[in-house]
Amino acid sequence: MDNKTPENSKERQMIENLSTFAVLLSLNTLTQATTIGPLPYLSSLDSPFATTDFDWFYIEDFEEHQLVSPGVNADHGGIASVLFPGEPVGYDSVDADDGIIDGSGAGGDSWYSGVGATGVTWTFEESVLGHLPTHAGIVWTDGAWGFTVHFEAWDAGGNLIADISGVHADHDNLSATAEDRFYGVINPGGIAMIRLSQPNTMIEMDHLQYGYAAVPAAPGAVTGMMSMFFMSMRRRIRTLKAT
Ligand SMILES: [Ca+2]
Ligand SMILES: [Ca+2]
Ligand SMILES: [Ca+2]
Repeated sequence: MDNKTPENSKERQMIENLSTFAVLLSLNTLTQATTIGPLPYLSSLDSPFATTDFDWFYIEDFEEHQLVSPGVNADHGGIASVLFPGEPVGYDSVDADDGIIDGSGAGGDSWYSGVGATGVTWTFEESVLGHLPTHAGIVWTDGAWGFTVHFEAWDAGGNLIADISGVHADHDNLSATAEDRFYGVINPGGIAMIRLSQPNTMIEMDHLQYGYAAVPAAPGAVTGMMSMFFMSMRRRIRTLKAT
């Protein structure tokens, strides 16, 4: 008597359907980090974030000779022009920051650290920004030839969410820009820290950039799943009525 225990069967089926819906909804909101780079970068137009619709977004180019972008701090290094005043031939800025894309960033400014192996860790302050950034990146602009550049990122739980590398340094430290590369990460759950490092050398970087783009569950996906769920429920009810 299959239809002799309809209530139990119906309740069980409804619970199973609800569980399925909850799993589908969970999968829809589950997100993973995406790493980007290394990518050639001569100006902010080369940023892979340039077309993203952000709630807020900052690019720190160090051209005010201080760190002015809010809610971020570095554990090592400093502004190149402050550490080495009067030596612009050595500054490795992003190319366009000196007003012209000409293969040199010498007229711009950058962030320098003498210990590339330790690198520079940039920590984002949620209390200042309101949210941790969902997008973050930085442009490596100088270091020794032949040594691998590393980019890492962590979420608020301390989980490593990005670990990428590249070998692209040229043979000198004279502000050339063909070697410059962007490294970044997108993590809808938030990015707490990024680090750029390179062993056996100094390291220089520019165009620290970070932004927040709210990532609600895709309306089409949710609507589709809800429709599937309710269609399934309607079929189940019709089946029960027919039995
Ligand atoms: Ca610069
Ligand atoms: Ca230039
Ligand atoms: Ca360079």
